[in-house]
Amino acid sequence: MNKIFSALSLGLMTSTGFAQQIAKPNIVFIYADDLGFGDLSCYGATRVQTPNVDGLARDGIRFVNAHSAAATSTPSRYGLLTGEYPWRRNGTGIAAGDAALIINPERCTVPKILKEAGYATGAVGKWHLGLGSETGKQDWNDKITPGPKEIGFDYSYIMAATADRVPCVFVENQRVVGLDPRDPIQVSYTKNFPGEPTGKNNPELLTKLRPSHGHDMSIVNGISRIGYMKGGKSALWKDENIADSITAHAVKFIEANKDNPFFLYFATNDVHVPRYPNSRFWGKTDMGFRGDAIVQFDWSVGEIVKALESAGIRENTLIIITSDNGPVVDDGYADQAVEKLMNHKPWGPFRGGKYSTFEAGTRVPFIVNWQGKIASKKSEALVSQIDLLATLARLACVDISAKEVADSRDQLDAWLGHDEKGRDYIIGSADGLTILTWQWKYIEPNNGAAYNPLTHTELGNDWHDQLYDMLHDRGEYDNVATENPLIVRFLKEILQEEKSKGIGLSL
Ligand code: NG6
Ligand code: CA
Repeated sequence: MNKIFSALSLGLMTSTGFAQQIAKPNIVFIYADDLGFGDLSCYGATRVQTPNVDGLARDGIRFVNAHSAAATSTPSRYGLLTGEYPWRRNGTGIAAGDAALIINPERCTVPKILKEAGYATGAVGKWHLGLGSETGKQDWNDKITPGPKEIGFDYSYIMAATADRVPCVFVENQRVVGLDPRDPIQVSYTKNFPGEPTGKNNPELLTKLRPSHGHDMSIVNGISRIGYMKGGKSALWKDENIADSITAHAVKFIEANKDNPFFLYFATNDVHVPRYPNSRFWGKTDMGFRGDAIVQFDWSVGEIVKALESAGIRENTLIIITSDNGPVVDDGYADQAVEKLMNHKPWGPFRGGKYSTFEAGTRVPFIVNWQGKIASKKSEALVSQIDLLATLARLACVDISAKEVADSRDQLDAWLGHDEKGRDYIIGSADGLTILTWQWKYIEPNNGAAYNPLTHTELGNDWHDQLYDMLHDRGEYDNVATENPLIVRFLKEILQEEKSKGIGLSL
C-alpha cells in the first residue's frame, strides 16, 4: 500500500516541495463523455442529483474555469494524453470506428510518464483514438496493434470508438472479448455487408432507440449505428450493460493494483449517445435517458470511490473528474432529451455546446479530490486538460524537460488549490481556434456554419473577429472586437506565435 512519508499538515505546507513530501499517490482520472458544465448538481443542476460526484467536489476543489482541449472527443483525448494541442496535427478530428491509432507510439504520453515513475497504468472505457496501424485494415479477430499498450497503458479494457460506432464490442488488451472464432467480425465504413439489416432499411428492427439524424447503418442490440459490421454475435455489447461492464473492470484494476502506485484512466460512455442506461436508472430523473445516464455516471463514480475505500487506498489517491467536451442534447437519437429538457441547462451559463467555439464547447466540470491532502474549495483558476501530462509528471517527480510535450504546462499548484490564477491563456479548438485569458476570449474568423439545426447548436463561427469580455459577458452575447482593436491585436499575435510553432502537421 502507498504510504504517506510525512505527517505534515498540508495546510502548513508550501506548494514547493509538495510532491517530494508525499509518496506517489494513485491517480484516478475519470473522463465523462459530453457531460456539460451545468449537468452536475454540484455545478447547479437541480433536476438531476449526483451525490457521489458532489461528495468529491465538496471535499476537493471544484473548478469553474476549466477546459477540454477541444469541443469533441478525439481531439480532446489526443491533447489530454499527449500534452500537444490537437490542432497542431491533421487527423485528430472525430475518429471513425476503424481509424488507425492517432497517437504515434514514439510520442511521450501521460501513461508513459507515469510508467517511468513506477506506476501501473490502465485504460478502461471509451477509447476513440484509433487502433491498429492502418485505417480500415484492422483484423478484429486477432490482436489489434498498435493500441493502448504501445502508448503506455499496461492494461486496457476499451470500446474501440464510441457507442454509436461499430464495432460494438469490448476490446481487452487489444483482443475482442468473448469472440467466437467461428463467427468472425467484419467492419466497414464504406459499404454494408450483403443481407445485413440497417436502421435505414429495417426500422422495424429498432427495438431500443431510433435515430433522429445519421446513425442509420448497422443495427446492434436494437439500435442502429454509424458504420457497418457483421458477425461477432457472442461479443456484442448490450448498451444497458456498458456502464456496469466498464465500471467492474475499473474496479478490478484498482483491486489488482492496490499495493503499488497506479494510474487509472477511466473514460465513461455516459452521457454520449446512444443513451440507453441500465433499467435500474430509468426514471431516476424526469429528463429521460439523458438525465438517467447522468445518474448512471454518478453511480460509476461511487463504485470507484467504494473500491478505493475497500482497498484501503482512498487517502493516497488523487481523483480527477472532468468531461471530454461540452454537452449536446440531440446528438442523433430520438431519446426525448430535447422534449424533456425544459429548464435544465447542460451548458450552465455559457453559450454554445459540444462542437462549438463558444464557451460551452470546452468549459467543462473539473474536480480534483485528494482526501485529507487538499483544501475544500471552489477555484476560479484558468486550467486546461492539456496540462495533465506536465502536472502529473511533477506530481510523480518525472523530469520531462528533455521530452517533446509541446503545450503541456505544470499546473500542479493550481490543480491542488495553491494557485488561484492558473494559466495565462488557453487555446481552444472546434471549427476555428479560440484564445481565452482571464478576462478576454477571442475567436478567430472562420467559415464554419453559425448554427447546426440538427444538434440545435450555436457553433460560434463567424467571418469576423469576435472578442468577448468574459468577466462581464460570460454568455458571449456582446462582440466587442471593434471597440477593442488593441486587445484583438494582442490576442491575435499570441495565436500567431503559437501557430508558428506548428499547425496542421502530420501525425
Ligand atoms: C458525430 C455524430 C455524433 C457523435 C459525434 C462524436 C452523427 C450524425 N453525429 O459525427 O453522434 O458521435 O460525431 O462525438 O453521426 S464525440 O463526443 O465522440 O466527439
Ligand atoms: Ca465527447
